[in-house]
Amino acid sequence: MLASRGTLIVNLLSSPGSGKTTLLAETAKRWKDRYRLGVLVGDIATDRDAQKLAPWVPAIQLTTGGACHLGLPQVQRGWEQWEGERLDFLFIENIGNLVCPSSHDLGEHTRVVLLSTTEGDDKPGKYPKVFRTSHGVVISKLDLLPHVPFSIPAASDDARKVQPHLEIIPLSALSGEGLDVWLRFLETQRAMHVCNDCS
Ligand SMILES: Nc1nc2c(ncn2[C@@H]2O[C@H](COP(=O)(O)OP(=O)(O)O)[C@@H](O)[C@H]2O)c(=O)[nH]1
Ligand SMILES: [Mg+2]
Repeated sequence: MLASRGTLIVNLLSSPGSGKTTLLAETAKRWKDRYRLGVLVGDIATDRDAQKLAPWVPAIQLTTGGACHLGLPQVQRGWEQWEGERLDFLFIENIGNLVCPSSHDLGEHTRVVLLSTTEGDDKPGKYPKVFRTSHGVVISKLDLLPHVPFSIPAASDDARKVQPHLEIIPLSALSGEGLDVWLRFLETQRAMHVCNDCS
C-alpha cells in the first residue's frame, strides 16, 4: 500500500548506541528540501529519540514497555497517525538489539543493520541472522577508526560470509564522511522498490 503511494520503508537495526538516531537526524537535515520523510522510532521506555528527531523530521515514538523488538501491529498504528500523508521515505528505528528485531518482518522494503567501529569487527559472525536478513550494513562512527582496533575489511568479509549481497557503507554521522554514499543507497533502494521514474 505504501509502495503504491511512493513510500520506501527502511527498517534500521543495531545494538543500542551505534548511531541510528544520529544518522536519521543527519539524513533528515540533508534532505529537508528534497524528500518528505517520517520516522517511527522504537524504544523500551521514554520518547527521547522522538524529541531528538523532532526539529528535523516528523517522528512518532513507539514505546514497547519492555518488548525487545517492534511488531507490525504497533508499526501500523504508528503509521495510521500519518494516514493521508505521502512520504517518500518512512524510516523505522527498531529497538536497540542485534537479536530479536531480526526475526520480525515489519513490512519494510529495505533492512539496514548498523555496526559501529567501537563494537568490534567480529560481530557479523556472532549475530548472523541480523546480517543475513539485511540489505545493507552501515559501519558507523568512522571518525573513531584511528582510535579503536576495528578492521573494515575484516568486518566486511565476516558480514559477506553470511550475506554475500550486502552493501557495506562506512560513514560518520559526526564528520559527514560517507553520508553521500548512504543517501545514494537509499535513493537506489527507492527507485528499485517503489517507482522507476523517481530520482
Ligand atoms: N564519534 C561519533 N559518535 C557518534 C556518531 N554517531 C552517533 N554518535 C554518538 O553515539 C551515541 C549514540 O548515538 P545514537 O544515535 O543515540 O544511537 P542509537 O542508540 O543507535 O540511536 C551518541 O552519543 C551520539 O552522539 C558518529 O558518527 N561518530
Ligand atoms: Mg536511538
